[in-house]
Amino acid sequence: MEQLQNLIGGELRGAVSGEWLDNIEPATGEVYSQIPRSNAADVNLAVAAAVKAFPQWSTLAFEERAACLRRWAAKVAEHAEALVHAESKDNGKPISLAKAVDIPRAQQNLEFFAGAIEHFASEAHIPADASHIHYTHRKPIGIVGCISPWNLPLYLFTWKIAPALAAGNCVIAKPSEITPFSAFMLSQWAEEAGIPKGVFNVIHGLGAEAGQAIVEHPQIKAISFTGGTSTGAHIARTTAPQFKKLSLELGGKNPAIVFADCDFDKALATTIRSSFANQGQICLCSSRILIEDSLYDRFKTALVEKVARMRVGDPAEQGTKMGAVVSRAHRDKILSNIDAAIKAGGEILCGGTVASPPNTRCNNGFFIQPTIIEGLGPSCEINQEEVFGPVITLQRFSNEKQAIELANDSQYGLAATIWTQDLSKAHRTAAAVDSGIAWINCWLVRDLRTPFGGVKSSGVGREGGFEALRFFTEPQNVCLPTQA
Ligand code: TXE
Repeated sequence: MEQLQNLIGGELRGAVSGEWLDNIEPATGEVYSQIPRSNAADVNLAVAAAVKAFPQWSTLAFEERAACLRRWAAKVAEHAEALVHAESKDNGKPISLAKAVDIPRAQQNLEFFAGAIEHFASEAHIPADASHIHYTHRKPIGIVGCISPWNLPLYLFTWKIAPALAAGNCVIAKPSEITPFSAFMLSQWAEEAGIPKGVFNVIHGLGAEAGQAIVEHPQIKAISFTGGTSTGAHIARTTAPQFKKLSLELGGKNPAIVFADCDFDKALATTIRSSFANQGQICLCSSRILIEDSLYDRFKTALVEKVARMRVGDPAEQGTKMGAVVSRAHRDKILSNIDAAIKAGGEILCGGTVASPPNTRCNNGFFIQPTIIEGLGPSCEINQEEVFGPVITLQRFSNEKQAIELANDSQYGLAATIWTQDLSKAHRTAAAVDSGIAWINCWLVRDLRTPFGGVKSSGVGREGGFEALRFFTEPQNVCLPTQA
């Protein structure tokens, strides 16, 4: 059985405890590898290595740090096929999705932040009488923690570590214990990419042990976290007394607002994708479909007809579009969300239970049919809590005002999707919706320069572009007179 390893001070090694945790393939339910069960002892070693490495890395020319990231990206490209299969096996996502989205985007993240640091210049301010110059010296923070989730493993892992490293920080990174494999592969190529020992460290293990030790460590000065809202709240509570810088990208309960004057075919096809891509396990997925009264029946009928025909399959097969959900516990949690919706009076229009792909290899895997529920009001649990699975609800609205009220009736505010051919209405609605991102007549179109993050319980701070480089640096105002 393969045993993955931590990367500490340039050395691949098991946990100090000598203990291991099982890593399960969601499509089969079988253990196929193990990860080190790390704790504070491993984090302490990683921090010591990072402290040693920081003076050299933080003062290295930005071109050289960028070159390391580009060489690393080239390694991702060289091993893309192996990474695609590893990501699919570890997470349960179809290989077609890992190939089209996850792995190319991981490569792009490394390349993008190599370029971004080359264009990230300091500001200067000169008063009208030119008596003084103020300039902003952006310094790397020091040692930072990057904690990432299981839904887009390498994609989100690199989204955090690339700007942190580009800005000159040393990193202690923790991938999700549920999907550790691709981060382990990446860690094996750090040295070949030219990243000095101790600059980039990976600690595998449980959130409550390894993650908690990172969050608590007094020498780790900033935490960039993506994951569940309750974990985010716990991290905020833990780090507040130490005044750590925090970037939290948390859950969503994203509305898709479908107005009667939308381009029907495009709205339908994209809503299916935005609802069920990655088995609904993307923080940006639509989960509340709000449909204008006059279009409701037609949209619902077409949606149910198409979704009922979607086939859940073995993620390892080329043609599969819907794979496994990430774990047994997560499958059971999604099923209990569906049960609660039924008990609350919801009607299941399709799906509603486990799925059995034809491949016998998948008999003990974690599969759920794509599910559509109607008949529940906005205050129902299923319309308030993040399910994070292939489950959506339908609600109707009679005018723009009501659509916006329904959309905003949520503790979350990550992404909204708006479908209308009336551009004035689209802009009005986008401005009125509480969300960090509003997509008009499209979904998941990303430009890595744009600010990424949510409002309300969806998080604090923004990732992406210069926002990320600002997060991973501390600005110092330096002022001097122009006359001696
Ligand atoms: O996430 P956790 P889970 C949502 C989704 C899902 C729920 C729970 O609704 O059902 O969160 O998922 C690490 N200190 N999202 O339990 O626990 C953990 O090891 C430090 C939304 O898997 O938040 C992992 O690396 N770290 C989402 C990471 O946090 C801790 C993506 C995320 O795990 C920790 C995933 C602690 N005390 C789930 N406890 C999104 N927004 O994209 C856990 N971790």
